[in-house]
Amino acid sequence: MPHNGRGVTMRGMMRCTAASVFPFITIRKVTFFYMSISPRPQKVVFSGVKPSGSLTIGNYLGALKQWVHVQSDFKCYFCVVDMHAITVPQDAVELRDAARHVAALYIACGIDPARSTVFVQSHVSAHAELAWILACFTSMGALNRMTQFKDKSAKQEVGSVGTGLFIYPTLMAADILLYQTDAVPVGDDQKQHLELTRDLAGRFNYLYGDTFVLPETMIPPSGARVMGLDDPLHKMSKSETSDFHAVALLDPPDKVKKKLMRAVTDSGSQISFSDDPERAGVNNLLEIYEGFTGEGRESIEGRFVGKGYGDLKKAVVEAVNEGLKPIQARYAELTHDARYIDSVLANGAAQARAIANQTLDTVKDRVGFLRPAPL
Ligand code: AQP
Repeated sequence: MPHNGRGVTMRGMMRCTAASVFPFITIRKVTFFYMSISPRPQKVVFSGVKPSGSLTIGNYLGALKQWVHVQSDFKCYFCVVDMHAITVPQDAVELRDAARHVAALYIACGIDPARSTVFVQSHVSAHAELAWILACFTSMGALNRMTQFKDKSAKQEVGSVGTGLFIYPTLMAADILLYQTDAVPVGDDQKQHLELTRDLAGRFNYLYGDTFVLPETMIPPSGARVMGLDDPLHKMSKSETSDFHAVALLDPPDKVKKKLMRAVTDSGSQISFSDDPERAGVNNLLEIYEGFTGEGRESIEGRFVGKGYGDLKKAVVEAVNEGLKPIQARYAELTHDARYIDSVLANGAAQARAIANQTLDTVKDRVGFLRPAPL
């Protein structure tokens, strides 16, 4: 079995010509350039998105854009995490459609099912089984500290919050640990869940011997936390219902324009990156521009010297529409053939099951579950 030491510390990764192709990626606060040819091609990446609404440019910049880059260097598992989606109420018909829609968007954004395993979480029952085992090793105190639980439960009536929302991080830990994952490319909001995953894996390894790889968090250098356009102090979320909160990946250009031109800014006039909450709106627009163009911060600031917020917004509209154009075109092609998406997901589930069940069997043995005797 793999052991803790196999975690992707990215030692040995170095500056190379791929710097122009691959972005800086921050792994546990250490920034590296990716190499175009990884010295360890079998390192594993796992990540997923909940089919709980229209995917936003936040999901894209925080997660999917990184996924596309890492697929040439890692064995990747990209999962549509529908079991996470039901931690808040969902309509059954919409949820089923959303699972296909999200898988199609993965591919439209550049995920290649011939290289990466694309599958739906509920198709691989090992996720639920390992989540239960891990839940038995997780304290309520640790789960109570999760800020996402606090935020999401605060939006529901007291007393009606589901247990699933509370133990969501143990399911997420199972998702990741089943594949002996080295690195998890996610937005900044998932850092705390990743820390818990590492703690759980470490505790299990300590108690039962090396069983899980300890995964590293892979946070992008820009777009790690895209903020709401209507409220730049809160993260952009796909399940927010306000019309001017988020740009969806499938929004047509005029809608993108309308939303971005109405983005909340401030009463000042300075166009520069800033941590000042008063200037969060302008900083958010600049980060979106940076995420879509890949241009350096100094150059971006230089570009807007002497210009106003209106000019900034127009430039962001152009950059976002330019970035979304190929994604939307590819998505339109894919939706002509639902059977293609279903076959990708069926193949993906078969590949995922084979790996996930190996880890699950080891875990079951180690905790002392009796193996069924052959008939
Ligand atoms: N605003 C964001 N900026 C950067 N990254 C983001 N992510 C989500 N929002 C932003 C990243 O997208 C991935 C998938 O997230 P998820 O759907 O599993 O859960 P989430 O983080 O709760 O995303 P949403 O959009 O806020 O969904 P809802 O509204 O349904 O809860 C993760 O890698 C996440 O970091």
